[in-house]
Amino acid sequence: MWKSLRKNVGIVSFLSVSLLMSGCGSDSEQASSGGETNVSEEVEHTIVGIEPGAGATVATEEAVETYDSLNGWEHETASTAAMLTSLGDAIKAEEPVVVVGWSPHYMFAKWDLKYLEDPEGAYGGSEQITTLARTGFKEEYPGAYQILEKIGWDISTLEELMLKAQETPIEEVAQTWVDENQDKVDEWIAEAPEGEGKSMELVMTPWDSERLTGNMTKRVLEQKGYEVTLTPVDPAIVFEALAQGDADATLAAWLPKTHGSFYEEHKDNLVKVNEAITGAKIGLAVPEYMDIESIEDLEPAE
Ligand code: PBE
Repeated sequence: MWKSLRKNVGIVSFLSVSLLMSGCGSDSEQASSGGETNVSEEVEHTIVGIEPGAGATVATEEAVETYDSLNGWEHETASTAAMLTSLGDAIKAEEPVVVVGWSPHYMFAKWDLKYLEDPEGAYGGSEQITTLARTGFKEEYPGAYQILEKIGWDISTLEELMLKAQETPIEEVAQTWVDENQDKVDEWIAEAPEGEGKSMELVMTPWDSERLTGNMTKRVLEQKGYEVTLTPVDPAIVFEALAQGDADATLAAWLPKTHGSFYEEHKDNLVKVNEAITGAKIGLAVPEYMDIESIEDLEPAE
């Protein structure tokens, strides 16, 4: 069961980029010219989304249902890589584009973007990236549990590291951060009991923010004598694996909104350990040069 679930994520993550690319490169007009232009028509009433299994994908479907301004809009899903390609291409051409965005992510460091206001709260508000463990983990792994209670980062540190990970493998970025922040790591691990070679499994989702925190956490726990396996799976599987006791802990749960439905489903078999990152966010994002501020400024398809 656990093995077959792991395989599925590969299929989802590596969905063809061509799905999205076929919708691009159309002869849309310059967004900045005139002021009479209807950006909703220019983007062909299309939101460029990400992986079908993402929490932000479900929230976007809800947004399309909720807002009259998104009536008749299409929400294209494929992959984060394809979304970033569409976003980058649009910005190069100064064309309008509406994407599913989130923080922390390097997109906000690389480009001038803004979130569209979301008066209906379809995307929630501020999110905490929460560390969860399976029930029983605390008793069996007291040292690792104590360390996980302390581990956390601020958004700006993560965004900087994610930008770095554009050029350097994420494992290397994680190792360098641990090497350069040994004081902090010592604070986290000092009082915890030793792991004495005990194995444990961390599950994470396949996005950069979680690959980064997962890899840093693995290295921190290993300093205390734990053997840590790190497994990337879809959000739904993160929650299922923990609830069934197939995995021990995760630093990848975005709450209360993004993964809220998964959490509600499994919360009786999960333990909230810590809010490792506060002030995360998901929403619809557009380039700064676009002359709209709110999801309600978009216009329904005829
Ligand atoms: N994300 C990044 C994920 C979680 C991390 C916001 C794209 C999601 O499930 O939507």
